Amino acid sequence: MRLLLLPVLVLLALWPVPAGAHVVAPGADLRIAQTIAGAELTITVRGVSRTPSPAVVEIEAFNPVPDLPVELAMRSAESGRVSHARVRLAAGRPGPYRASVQVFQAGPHELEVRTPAERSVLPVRVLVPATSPWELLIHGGFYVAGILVVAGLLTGGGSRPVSAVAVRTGGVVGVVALTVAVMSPQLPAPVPDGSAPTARDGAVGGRPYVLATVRAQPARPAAGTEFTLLIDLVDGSTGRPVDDLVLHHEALAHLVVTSADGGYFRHLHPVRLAPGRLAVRLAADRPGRYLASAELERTDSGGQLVSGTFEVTGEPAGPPPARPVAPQPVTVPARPVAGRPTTVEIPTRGRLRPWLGMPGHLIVRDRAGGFLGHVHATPGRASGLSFTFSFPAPGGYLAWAQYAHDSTIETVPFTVTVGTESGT
Ligand SMILES: [Cu+2]
Repeated sequence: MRLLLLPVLVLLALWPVPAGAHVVAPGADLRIAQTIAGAELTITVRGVSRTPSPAVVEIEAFNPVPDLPVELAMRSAESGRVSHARVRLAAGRPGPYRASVQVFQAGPHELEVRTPAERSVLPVRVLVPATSPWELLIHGGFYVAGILVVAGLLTGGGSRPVSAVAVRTGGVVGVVALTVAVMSPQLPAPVPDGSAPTARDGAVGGRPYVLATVRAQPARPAAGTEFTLLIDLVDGSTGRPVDDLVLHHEALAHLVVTSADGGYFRHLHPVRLAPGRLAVRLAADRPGRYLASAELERTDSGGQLVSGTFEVTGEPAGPPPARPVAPQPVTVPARPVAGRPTTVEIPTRGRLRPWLGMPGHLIVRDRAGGFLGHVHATPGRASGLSFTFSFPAPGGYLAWAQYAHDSTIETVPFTVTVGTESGT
């Protein structure tokens, strides 16, 4: 009996520990937000249960939708095999648009998203459910037990010593298989095929911070003209390009660009041009100083915020932007206090739907631009959105609540003046 339990114990001891956060379950969908060619897209790669197999790629385009051909190429990083697909976004017709690519094997892939003017190369890992060794042990155990017991009984049951041993051994094997079957829900799940090597060498402690350079190209764009905002990410320790960003709230990076006065606000999802290089196309109507902050996260490390500024030159192109009007006023407590949770109620319109994995997002900036905060809506409300935010210090804040309804991303700007406990 002890001899039979040995393989079970050995398997338990040797079984690799699955990596912690951000492990995408095998067969699960992968969702990546991208701002490309002026369109805000959510690209979903549907999970596959085996390879080779076709995988559905769904492109959800939010309003306003341009007329845009999109070429997709799914390339295995290991074998280089590639499969192409194509969709054409129709102006004014929000998604979803569907295409199908062939996935030849599990493991790391690159999904190239190409439009006539821009291109993004997204790292995608294809995970396929693996058969658990427990399952093999249970099925094999019952099979062997059955054969031994039946053979023992047919050859004379308890009357011949050999047959008796066969019946008894069959019984023990059956009990072991049954024990494993009963225990199996508590046993570690198998590591899916295609998984990244698990970090067992202490890398979980975190990787160095990213050093980011944010710059406009051209360096001083003119108001009203399109330019590229480049974000270069290097490892703070090695100085090498950072290419281990994990999807964090369904994007490689969440970029917030605001003008100094807060009249201009964009929440964008830069394309990945190359390892450590993200980019997004922008235009700003007013000259002045702009702030750009990106939220991102490295593998096995926490999230971080990187920032930079750039200058838009020239004369204002057109009248000042009209501030979007909320359907009803935003409800903010009369006297928010610094360091204390403040609850803000946002009335919403249309049929609410999750965007970036959440019902709603609240982005808060102080007037000077030195502070940027981001919280999510409290889930479970029937109508409207509720956010709880603790303003760090007294003063004036600019805030933008964002949510998606139908095929539109709504941005609700408002301001908050925060005081202290004593009322100053
Ligand atoms: Cu975002």
